[in-house]
Amino acid sequence: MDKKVLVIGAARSGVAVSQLLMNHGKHVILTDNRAEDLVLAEFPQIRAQMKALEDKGIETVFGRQIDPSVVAELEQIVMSPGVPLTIPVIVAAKEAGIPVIGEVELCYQLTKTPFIAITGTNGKTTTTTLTGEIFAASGRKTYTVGNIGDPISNYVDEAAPEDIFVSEISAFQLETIVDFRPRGAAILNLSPDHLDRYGKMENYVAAKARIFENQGEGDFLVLNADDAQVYALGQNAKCEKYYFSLDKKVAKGAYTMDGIIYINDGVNSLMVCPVAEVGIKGPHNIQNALAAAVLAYFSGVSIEVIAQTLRTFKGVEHRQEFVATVQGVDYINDSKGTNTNATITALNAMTKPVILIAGGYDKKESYDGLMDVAMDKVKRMILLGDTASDIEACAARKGYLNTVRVKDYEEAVRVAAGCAVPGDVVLLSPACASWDMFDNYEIRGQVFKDLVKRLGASDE
Ligand code: UMA
Repeated sequence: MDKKVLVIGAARSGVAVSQLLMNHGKHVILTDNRAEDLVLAEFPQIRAQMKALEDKGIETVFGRQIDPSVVAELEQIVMSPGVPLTIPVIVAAKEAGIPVIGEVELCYQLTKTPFIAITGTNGKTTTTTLTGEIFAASGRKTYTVGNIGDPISNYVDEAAPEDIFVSEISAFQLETIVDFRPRGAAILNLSPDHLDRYGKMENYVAAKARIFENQGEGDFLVLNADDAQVYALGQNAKCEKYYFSLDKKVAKGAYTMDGIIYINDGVNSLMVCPVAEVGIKGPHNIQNALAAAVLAYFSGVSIEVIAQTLRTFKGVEHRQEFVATVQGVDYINDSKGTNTNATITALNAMTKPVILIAGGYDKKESYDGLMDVAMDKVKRMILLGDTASDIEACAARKGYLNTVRVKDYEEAVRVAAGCAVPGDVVLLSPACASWDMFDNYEIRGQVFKDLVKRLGASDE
């Protein structure tokens, strides 16, 4: 009998991987240690895909860790990125010599479409989206995929060799690559993250650095010259290296000088556009713009197309989206922050004192990690929704008492505006899904933006 492929994790990545493998005639076992209902409640967008797999007769094991004895039936295991490589079935597979890969490696093996791969601690989603828009504006069929939330597997069978995958790639995904070799890669920045999984920073950096481990002649790597740790990684690369910097001219790559963005092609510095004309604001976003410009330029996209897209791209809606400045207070919509990790990322990106609006649908997450970051960064926490009391209880346990409970978004924005002073930032980043009060996070973000705009209007 044919051997089977075990796919571990039945959420966004695992379900897309299972469909791809079944399309390629594989016998798939899809497993998740949570009950199917719970997984589908968290990711309603995969319901239809899961149903299609079940209609095709996929073998599934839900609600428990699969027994390691399954290894005898397997030719390969494909991991979801969120699943640690330490679970018993993986230990057994490694002992038995069964290959264990992740989605990125699987897709790389099955496609002839080249990859642009973007990693880093912060700014990945913005840079990936912007890079995707630049490539698309150049007339190339572009798939903007990966850790950004849209699995690569969904497009492997339709993408042609002349198209391009512009992919956000996480450290978790890089842990399970073997031959993955992106044509162009970028490392945006590195700061402590996911240390629950990596133990120490060194291990996290090593996982990120795998993005260029198979790159060679004909490939290129883009590095942040303003981040010493990222810059230092360049010495291990065996491909062409380009850099970006906000404060110095780079020999090859992109930089800003006297308020102008330039690309240095190694011979000439070519003007792209004034920093002030770039649609996304703030130094961290200009870095993202520089990285995207380098990735596109050295892939053959013209300066005109790059400049035009930098001007028109306004950022990713609902993700650290700047809404307005009202009475010297910045309002940021991060409604897409639907778990504690996303909110921690948003808090880490804030450079001003924060008034945080949080709470929502209960996904039974622990708020301990969030609170550890919030205690340093958040001067006032405004809580609402189903999880308000749990978050407040967690705050109290840690000795953080600057919380206030409100009943709805109108009150949340009013209270936030009341306690903010010029120079503060009001951040909506709920750390929870929206389903207790809204159909989805987009509506929640829109409600917040409308309320902020009303605040701005009454201020004029
Ligand atoms: N699970 C098991 N066994 C275990 C542990 C977990 O079965 O031992 C199950 C869980 O019950 C869950 C499933 O595995 O149902 C979750 O898999 P997953 O965490 O990999 O989540 P997916 O929905 O498949 O999403 C993954 C990425 N998630 C993570 O890396 C944690 C998504 O990145 C990505 O968008 C998606 O694949 C498509 O490529 C999210 C993310 O938070 C946005 N990424 C981290 C980040 O950006 O910081 C790395």
